Amino acid sequence: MDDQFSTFVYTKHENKLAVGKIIDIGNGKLTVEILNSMCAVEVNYNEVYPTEADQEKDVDDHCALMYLNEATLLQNCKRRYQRKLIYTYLAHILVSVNPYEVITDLYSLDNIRKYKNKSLGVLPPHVFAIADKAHRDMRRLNCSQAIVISGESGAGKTESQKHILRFYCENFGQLVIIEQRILEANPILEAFGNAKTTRNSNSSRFGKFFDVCGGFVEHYLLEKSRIISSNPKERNYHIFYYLLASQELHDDLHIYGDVQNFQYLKSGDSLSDEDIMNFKKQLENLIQALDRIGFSSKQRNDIFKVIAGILHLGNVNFEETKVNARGCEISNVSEQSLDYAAELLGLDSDELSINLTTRIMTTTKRGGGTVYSICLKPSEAENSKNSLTKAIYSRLFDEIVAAINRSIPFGDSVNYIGILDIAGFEYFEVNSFEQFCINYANEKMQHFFNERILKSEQQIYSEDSLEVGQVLYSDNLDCIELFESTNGLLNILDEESRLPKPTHNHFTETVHARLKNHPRLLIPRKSARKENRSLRDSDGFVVRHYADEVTYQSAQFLGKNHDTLHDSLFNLMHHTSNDLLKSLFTSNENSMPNKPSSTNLFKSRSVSHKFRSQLDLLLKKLRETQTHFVRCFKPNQDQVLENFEEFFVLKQLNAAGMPSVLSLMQAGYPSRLVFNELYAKYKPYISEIKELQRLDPRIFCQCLFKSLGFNDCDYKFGLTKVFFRAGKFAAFDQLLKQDQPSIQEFVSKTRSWLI
Ligand code: AOV
Ligand code: MG
Repeated sequence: MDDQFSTFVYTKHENKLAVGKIIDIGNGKLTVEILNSMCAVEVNYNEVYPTEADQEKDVDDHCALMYLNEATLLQNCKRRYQRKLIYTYLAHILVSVNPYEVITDLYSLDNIRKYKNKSLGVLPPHVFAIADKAHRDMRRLNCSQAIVISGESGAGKTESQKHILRFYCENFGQLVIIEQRILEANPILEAFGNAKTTRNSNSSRFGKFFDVCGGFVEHYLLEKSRIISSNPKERNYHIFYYLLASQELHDDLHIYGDVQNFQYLKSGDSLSDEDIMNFKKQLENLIQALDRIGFSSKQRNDIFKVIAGILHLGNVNFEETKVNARGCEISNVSEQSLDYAAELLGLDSDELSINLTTRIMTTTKRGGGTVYSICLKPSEAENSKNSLTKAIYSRLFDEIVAAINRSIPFGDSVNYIGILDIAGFEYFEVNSFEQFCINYANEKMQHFFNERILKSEQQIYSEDSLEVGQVLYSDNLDCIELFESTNGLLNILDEESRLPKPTHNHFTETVHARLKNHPRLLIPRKSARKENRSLRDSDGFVVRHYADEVTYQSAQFLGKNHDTLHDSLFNLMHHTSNDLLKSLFTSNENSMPNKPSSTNLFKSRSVSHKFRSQLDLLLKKLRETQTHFVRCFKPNQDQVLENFEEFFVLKQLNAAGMPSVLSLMQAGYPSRLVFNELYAKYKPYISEIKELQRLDPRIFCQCLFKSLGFNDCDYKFGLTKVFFRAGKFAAFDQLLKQDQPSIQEFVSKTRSWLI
């Protein structure tokens, strides 16, 4: 029967995935007759995906289908999504499709209670079921757990994280204070770390790892470039607009008018009346949350002053000075902004002005160098001003996260449940340092994902003494090596920064020269250059990631990788009367004061270096846990409901590394059933039948399978479980769900077979 079905395939036809039947196998090409269309198409072998004939079926666990591949997964999710079933399992992995609407009762308190203490699969697929499994496994196995949520921007990672947190707080929050504070952390983190982007109006611009039991949040790589400008239709961090929307704070913070009055905001999207109303409401929520987390009103005001100070500092402009040919001065029109910035940041405005327009340097000489001041050109002053605002904001963000951590009493549990919400693989028309770091992180996460899924599958087989041959999957270790080896991208980047005169051209040329033979690296193709005339070889390089090829433009790599503040401005921050601001600069992460800048760069760790260490620690932590995966997908690019764009989702399935997992499952035995449970179901009906009574559960189940006419190669018996090939469990499951008479019928069949 299989042969007959296996001729059905999905293939691309008129921009959709259509079902067809293979009617001819040619040299390198297949001819597929598209069902219900009377037309046949010629396609490559790798452009078809086998499927079953039944095109209406959707299943809770994708492994119940006969053919596991991207196309069948896509269609299964699509059918479910159309029925407002946004969750689907792929064995133990949860696939989630963003509905872009509130689905009634999906996250109700009733549902939260219902999913407590239920095995996976008992109730329909749900993020609560994964949360509950993690909690049960922590108890049962006495081992820490991690829930890794991934997906592209706007796919629903942060919402999932919030649902999981609520599930834990409602079901297991023993201490009301911890529970409340963990939930309170979200509006605070979102105010300072989220922003409107074209892909998500509440996009998290940092990664986070939430330790539920310990009450601890760790954060990764806040996007700093957004502080000084945003693309049209995007915005700066929410907090700036909260302050702009609130009239009560205007006089104290000297914030008036709209986004057009502020250089750091005006390149972005403007505010509608509705936005202003929303931001006012969110500011109230933020103030309450800060209050509950334990910020005093003085600390809160200090935070607001710093934020407003950043806005005013952004308005400070520089022009060439008439006195000194090289130097610059604050332009007349921005003197007011300078005064406001100085006042809010607790600085003397003359001192601020001097330190923005000049820079202290020290010559290196044994026994002490000479200190001298150099005047900055307007563009240099603009750059150091922007470095200052970025440093203040990112340090403030660090401090807010630290304060949240201090406020949540440390849990005393030995084990923990960590929830990771980190941006997925991404690429745009122009990809810079941020994408480079995120995609590097995703290579590492992808490797971990494969390793875990493969390992856990094999572990399940070996625990049950099941012999399953080695399953091959696509490995991406060579891509990680491209980034991390001694001669890899990360080291080349840091090396370049240590040169006396680093340039992005030289950096790119070194990458090309050293890595041109690496299978994962390409020099931008001529065709790409033709499409984008401004792109030359020396502008970038292409990495062949596991998900897709990405061209990186290296122009801003050096600056973004070494976002350090020059010493004069760093030292100035110690003179502030704003206690909060002062505390941000007391731990010296910047550089060694009174050393020339090139030495400082050498000493201070680069952004990519810090990120790499953070990632290593994260992965070390994850490797000590049992991990659960939630893969989030976006149905369309317009953030609208009821529109499932197949090829857009297919691209994400690839980016999430699903093909290798699917082929792994296809080659193995992805559905399993503990046969004691199966036996228990039959027990009431066999008490009268002697021949069956004497059989132990394992043998009984084996007999049952034979009597049902199951094919030997569709299942395997382990020590405690029976393992099914993909698609083979469904028929059996159906049987189990049937009523009493049919069970009796099978019992008597089994009996007659035994006799
Ligand atoms: P992200 O975290 O994955 O993106 P979010 O979790 O912020 O994405 O989700 C984006 C938006 O999608 C939310 O603001 C909701 O409007 C909607 N949404 C997501 N999940 C659900 C759901 N389960 N039910 C209803 N609506 C939902 V980013 O942080 O940008 O990578 O950086
Ligand atoms: Mg998010």
